[in-house]
Amino acid sequence: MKRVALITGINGQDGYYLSRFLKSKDYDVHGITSCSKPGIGEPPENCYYCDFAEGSNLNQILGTVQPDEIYHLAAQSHVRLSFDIPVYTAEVTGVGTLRLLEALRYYEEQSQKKIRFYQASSSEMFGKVVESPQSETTPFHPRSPYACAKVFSYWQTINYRESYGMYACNGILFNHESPRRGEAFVTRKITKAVARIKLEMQDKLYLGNIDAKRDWGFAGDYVEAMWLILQQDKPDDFVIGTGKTHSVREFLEAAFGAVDLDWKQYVEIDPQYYRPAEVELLCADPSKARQKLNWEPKVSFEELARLMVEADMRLTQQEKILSEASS
Ligand code: NAP
Ligand code: F7E
Repeated sequence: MKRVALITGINGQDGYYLSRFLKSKDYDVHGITSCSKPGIGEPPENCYYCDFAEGSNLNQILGTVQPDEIYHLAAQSHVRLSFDIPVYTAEVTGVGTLRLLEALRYYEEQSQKKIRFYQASSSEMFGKVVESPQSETTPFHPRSPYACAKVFSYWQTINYRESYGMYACNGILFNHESPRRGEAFVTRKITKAVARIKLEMQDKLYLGNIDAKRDWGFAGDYVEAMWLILQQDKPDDFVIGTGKTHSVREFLEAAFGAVDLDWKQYVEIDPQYYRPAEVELLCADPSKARQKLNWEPKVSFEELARLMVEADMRLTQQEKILSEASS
């Protein structure tokens, strides 16, 4: 019998890589998508509509899918945007998790089946860091509505584990990127601009705080860690990252350098991209994942920047050909 996985947020970056990974492990993969996109008709096969700001059909979806494993990735995941829509972010990214955990508790009671639950927790919870690097025992100091919502979800996940004996785990993932990264996140914003500048379709790139430092890895590596977290004998929480930190400035150097351009000639600072409170430095201590999950990231910082630039060069070249053909 194939194992059945349910991925919320299947249309996002991680949903894309995780569904491919699980299919390669012969899972029957189902997904949840929000109803928010205009023009959407019938959901694709094995896909169900649910808006986590409301979630009233979650019981029905669980009854239909009958999952063995749930990967809860759905969230309003943009930190800067969360300052503009804090209540919506709390509803979706915070209370949405509680809605799913409560539906899952009811489903387990009814079906007498044990389901494994993964919560997409975030290094943003460490926020104004009290120590570096950050591990599973580092206290949280969230610095945005998004991070506060993730702290809420983190503790709800642990509460359901402790209160009801559910197999519920947190993966505390540091930033991970790919050609599938949303274009409003800094790495993808940069690699897209690099391609457009190289192909003479854009002159400048406007950014906020380029001194912020992040522990950046490749999303394809990180979805394997999500799966490994749900394969352990006992439910537990794990920090997942590379253990290396780089500034946005260093990412600029690597990305523009990949096409032999000097970033300083093209980048300008625009305070509209500053945040009301910034997370200045994140750096993971992934020792527990290394020891217990035998997990290691494979793609380096430089390789990540290069593979994202190469993917955006291909996309932008196609875009340019199409726009020239239609003009
Ligand atoms: P992402 O690309 O933003 O994907 C999140 C998905 O959530 C979206 O594609 C969206 O799918 C869905 N969603 C948003 N609002 C929804 C709602 N109201 N109801 C139902 N679905 C909704 O994020 P990601 O980078 O793949 O990250 C996956 C998860 O890991 C997120 O929870 C994120 O907060 C967390 N995380 C990410 C990182 C990172 O560096 N990438 C690090 C730590 C934690 P639709 O298209 O269906 O609306
Ligand atoms: O910003 C700075 C910005 O938006 C990274 C999400 O996946 O990872 C992500 O959150 C840094 C910040 O990611 C611009 O101020 C400068 O210091 O790419 P980002 P994030 O905020 O770290 C965590 C782990 C998550 O959980 C989140 O869901 O880059 N920065 N200039 C900029 N950032 C953006 N977006 N745009 C700029 O123009």
